[in-house]
Amino acid sequence: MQSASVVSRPAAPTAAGSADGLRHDWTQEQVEALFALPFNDLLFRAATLHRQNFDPNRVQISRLLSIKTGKCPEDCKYCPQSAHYDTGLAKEDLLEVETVLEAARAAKDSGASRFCMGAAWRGPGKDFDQVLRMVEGVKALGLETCASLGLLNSEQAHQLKDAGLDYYNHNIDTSPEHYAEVITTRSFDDRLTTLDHVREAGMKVCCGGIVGMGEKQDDRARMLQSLANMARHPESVPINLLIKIPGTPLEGVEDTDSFDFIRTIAVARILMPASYVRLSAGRQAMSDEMQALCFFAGANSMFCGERLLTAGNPSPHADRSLFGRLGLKPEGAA
Ligand code: SAM
Ligand code: DTB
Ligand code: SF4
Repeated sequence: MQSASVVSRPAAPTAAGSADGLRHDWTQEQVEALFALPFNDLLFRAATLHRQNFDPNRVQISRLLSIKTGKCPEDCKYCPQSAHYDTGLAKEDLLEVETVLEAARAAKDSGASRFCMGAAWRGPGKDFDQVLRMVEGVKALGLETCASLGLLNSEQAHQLKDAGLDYYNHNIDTSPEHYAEVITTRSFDDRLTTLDHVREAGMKVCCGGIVGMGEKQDDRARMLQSLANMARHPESVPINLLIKIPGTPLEGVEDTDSFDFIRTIAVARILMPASYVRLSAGRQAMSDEMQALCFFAGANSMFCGERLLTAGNPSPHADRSLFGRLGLKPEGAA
């Protein structure tokens, strides 16, 4: 068996490619050079790769639910749920299994193919069995299952896999260099260790980050390089635009240039051509035209529903209208 420590650490550079036919040997300079391309050249390259790997008019739809809200001991400077900041959030204990299953049924009826459960935890604690029963129940409804529960040890990863968890979401969030500016209660390396456990237990990885936290373009390049040089690319790569939450240390950070966000999507598509790239949090602050350019640049997954975990998301009506105007269809729909 492959040792856990080589699963999500950068693969050794290979001149002649790799077993999966994808590159895992991007240098920082190469990724920065992609960011520096003229916008039209970058989007053309990304869109070309997108079409070679996916139907460009299909978008995978996930639905999120916060199964445990607020009072998180971690100090992530972007997060409304950290106990370190006063964001005025209504806190909730772990939801009952039946409440979660009701939400999952509604998500399925509204066209979602994956149901993602997020918990404001450093990692699972005493209520973990209840979460395992949620995973079993959601899986039994015929939905793909995803969970985002913070740091895991190897045993917890295996228990989730055995309960029927398909994907584990665990973001690296930013570059290794910028990480300590954003989070001090855990390290970039702690995240990689959890990702190793997730891979080793046989689950798919959902791993991405946030744009707009005061990082430089080079940090975005280093974040995407870190994802692409993992021994296996994450199957799902969420790219979040920071939602500026009043009360968090990042509430007043400077706006991100829309084109730089779209460039980040395009570079993610080029580095990880066979992965789903998710246009994740932050769509409420985007124009329809900006979202359309993100889809053109290679985004092919998104969250639908009025709410993400605690923050807002465009209404289902607005998303249906956007899909209609762009001729997009949810993946799996007729
Ligand atoms: N506590 C778990 C963890 O940190 O992995 C799971 C939930 S946490 C809210 C999941 C992800 O949501 C974070 O890694 C971050 O990328 C994203 N996120 C949280 N707050 C955000 C915000 N204000 N804007 C954009 N993305 C955000
Ligand atoms: C991810 O990358 N984005 C989602 C999901 N993974 C768990 C969460 C976005 C959260 C946005 C802030 C909120 O709703 O509280
Ligand atoms: Fe907690 Fe996750 Fe929010 Fe960090 S991002 S404060 S770990 S809920």
